[in-house]
Amino acid sequence: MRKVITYGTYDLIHVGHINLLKRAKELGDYLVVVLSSDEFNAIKHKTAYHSFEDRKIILESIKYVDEVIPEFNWEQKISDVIDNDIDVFVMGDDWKGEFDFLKDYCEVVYLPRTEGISTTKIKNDLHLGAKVR
Ligand code: C2G
Repeated sequence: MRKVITYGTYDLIHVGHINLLKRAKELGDYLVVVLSSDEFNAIKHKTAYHSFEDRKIILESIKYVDEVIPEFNWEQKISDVIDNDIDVFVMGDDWKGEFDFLKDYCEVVYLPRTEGISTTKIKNDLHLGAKVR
């Protein structure tokens, strides 16, 4: 079984996230998503609208996702890859090059981001009273 892993906050789930998860799953048979804890988000200077528990429930309902585990720090990726017998590490290409150190442990793939959508854009548009369809 070819196992794939990816990381993220996955707040306010949108098509950019779904496109990433879909393509990541297509690279193997089993997809592990390592989901940023609320505490780690603070380290990333990110605030999520949904709690870790709710973001986990939402991710687990997505058909491409097989397992969701917590991300507590920047340092856990090598042990995550080893402990979960991972074959492929996948991230959007806004991270291109940042995780190449994992090439000693698994394949590393950076996928093109989906243009025109982001959690930040959603928050800004709603704040500015964007016309909600
Ligand atoms: N993404 C994408 N297209 C978008 C928005 C996001 O392909 N329009 C991808 C990102 O590249 C990432 C994943 O969706 O691979 C999750 O995005 P975030 O939740 O923003 O993840 P991030 O905060 O970058 O967390 O240790 C790594 C970090 O946890 C990554």
